[in-house]
Amino acid sequence: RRIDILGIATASGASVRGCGMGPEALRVAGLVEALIELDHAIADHGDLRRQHPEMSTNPASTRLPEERKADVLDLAARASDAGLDILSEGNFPVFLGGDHSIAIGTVSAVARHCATQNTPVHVLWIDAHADYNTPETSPSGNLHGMPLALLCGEPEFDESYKGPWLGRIDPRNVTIFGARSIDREERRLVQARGVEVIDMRKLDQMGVVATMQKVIDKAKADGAHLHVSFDVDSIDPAIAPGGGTLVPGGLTYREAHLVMEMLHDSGVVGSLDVVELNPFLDHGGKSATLMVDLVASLFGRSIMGEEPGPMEFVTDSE
Ligand code: DIR
Ligand code: MN
Ligand code: MN
Ligand code: MN
Repeated sequence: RRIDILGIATASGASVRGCGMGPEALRVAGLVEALIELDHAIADHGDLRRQHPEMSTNPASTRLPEERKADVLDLAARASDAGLDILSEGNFPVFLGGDHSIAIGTVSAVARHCATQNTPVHVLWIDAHADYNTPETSPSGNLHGMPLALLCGEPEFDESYKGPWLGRIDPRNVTIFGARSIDREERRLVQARGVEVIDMRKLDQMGVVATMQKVIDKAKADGAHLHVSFDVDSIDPAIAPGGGTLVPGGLTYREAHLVMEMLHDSGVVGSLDVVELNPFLDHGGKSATLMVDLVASLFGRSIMGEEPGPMEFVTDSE
């Protein structure tokens, strides 16, 4: 299957500027080359960006919340249509953010496509945060902290949030993985809705293999399309400093790779977001390079698999 890359270059859902440059940083870090190296066919569709570029130069904090919201929903609508096109052609979309509000569009694309095939959608949300706030519960008002709640149809999103995303996902088919910063009301909501939360405490105790196997087995048993939404801040800030809302105590280098390797071997993943990479805060491409390597693991790079095979010993006996 061809891998189709689509950037959504925006920071309108966040309060820190810079992750709008994420798609380009991932390309500069060698994303396309890494996938070609693994023998995948690639198409790069370039980036969607907001209609009013002048807004990207204003500090987010001085932009009106209504402007930012309009921006987020406009991009979500366009990402949803573009993503649906990619999936309808039978290709594997890799969406590059952008802040995590882009998932409103990307996950709705997956849901719309899977609805035509009667395939359930499961979502694996790898993130330091739960991103399950509503306009009522959100302490920040930032839409990148709300996409899951919107996709799962929380009733506190009024008419003004309507679109092909509202209520498209069953919260019982969502797993949040790597969380360590969840707001009080947000925690109450995820518990009430039956979202599976594999937080860092659980990961410390049970490890990646047992917890991921559960996610994979559940998707397989359901014949589901698994969408992976991968927030750079899930990784420990010591090795991934390029994010606007860092939280200590994240995934280690090997934990993150093992997640991706297991996902590759499972064969259940059908689409991917790579979000919240902020090149302005990154240290010389450190986080961008790590994200590219993790995506490569998801698409089949493995330690032994890279070996050229048994060596031929040529003797010089003539
Ligand atoms: C916080 C932070 N829970 C909020 N969320 C972030 O603003 O809703 N998500 N940073 O990625
Ligand atoms: Mn932009
Ligand atoms: Mn997030
Ligand atoms: Mn996050």
